[in-house]
Amino acid sequence: MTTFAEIAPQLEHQAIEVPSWAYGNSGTRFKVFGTPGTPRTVEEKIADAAAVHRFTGLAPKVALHIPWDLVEDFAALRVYANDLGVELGTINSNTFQDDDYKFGGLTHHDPTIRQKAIDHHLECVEVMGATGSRDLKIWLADGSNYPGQADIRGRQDRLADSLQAIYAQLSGDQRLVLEYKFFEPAFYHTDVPDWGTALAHVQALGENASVCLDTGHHAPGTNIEFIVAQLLRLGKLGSFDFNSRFYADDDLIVGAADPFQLFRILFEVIRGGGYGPDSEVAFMLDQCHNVEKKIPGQIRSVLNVQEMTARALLVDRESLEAAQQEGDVLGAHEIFMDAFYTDVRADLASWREARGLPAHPMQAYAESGHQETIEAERVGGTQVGWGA
Ligand code: PSV
Ligand code: MN
Ligand code: MN
Repeated sequence: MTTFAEIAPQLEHQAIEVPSWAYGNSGTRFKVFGTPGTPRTVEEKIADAAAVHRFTGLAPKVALHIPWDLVEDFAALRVYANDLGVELGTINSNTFQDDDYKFGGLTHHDPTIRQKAIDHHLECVEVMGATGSRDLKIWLADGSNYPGQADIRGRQDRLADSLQAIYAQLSGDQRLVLEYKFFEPAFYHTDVPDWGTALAHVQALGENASVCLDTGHHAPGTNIEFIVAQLLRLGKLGSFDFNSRFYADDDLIVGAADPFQLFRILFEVIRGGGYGPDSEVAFMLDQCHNVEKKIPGQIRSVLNVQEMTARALLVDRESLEAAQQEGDVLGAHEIFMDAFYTDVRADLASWREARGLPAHPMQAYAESGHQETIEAERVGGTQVGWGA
């Protein structure tokens, strides 16, 4: 049996990148509810991300979405973030909210629109230079709604060509991560629907291109941990967008819907060498907080990832392997489940306290008065929302 004391040093490596858009108002097509204290500016979003890091020690980076987080001076924004104790992380492109992209961006049949989409990505690469970001994350809304509407094969060829043009502009250790999603907003076909398609494209690009796995972007019942194992095996798992889903791309708090799935995913991450100081995998959240307060929503999220990481680290891998070798089906299963059922909350609280962090970050945030302060201060102006 592995003990918490044995795995504790490995918890030091944990860093979870939070998305700037988690702090803005969001909702469904039915209603977006405003929340008191919601940021009005990019700077206020970063300040909220910094608060999550202060209370947890787990979230040293904040991902930006362009143009939602477009500012005049990204170098100054970087200094602002650093002064608050966080760094600017992944740059997310956006070719899904401009009328020109109604029939696609990087896959578009019209060369002018396709070039506009490529140019947007080149602008993102420039931003990365100023922010010091390593990763450009590309998620495409491209696809079609009706059989016959679009030339599926032609779109793949154009996508490969567009990605090549973007990839060619990366420098140093910059990376391109390609995210897949099986449906939505297109309902018949999506141009990067699955990990196989994403892998085919990033493999054609080269070493600095890899796949982003968003946990909400799979059909119900998909064995996501298998995909994790395979991509790590091939050296092509670039990043995670963590969130929870009950039905489709719900973007709920990671680990809320199915903590066991999160545990299984993190076990494969650890097993495959994707966790630790030498790992290149970026652990991001891609979530929205529609009805709950946003900063505590993010604190809860990073704590859930930490808790399931600790439990996954507790799996006695030696005994597990021995049981597997012996064909001891139920013995192996029990070793796996023993770790999952281990309550690590008290151990994690002491671990945090020993590092000068609040033992119970949710409670500490609630008692800190921070929420009341931002609610009182942030009056007037326009609250930012998902997509703005
Ligand atoms: C698309 O559903 C997605 O998951 C992509 O990661 C986007 O960047 C993110 O949502 C925010 O729009
Ligand atoms: Mn995502
Ligand atoms: Mn999504």
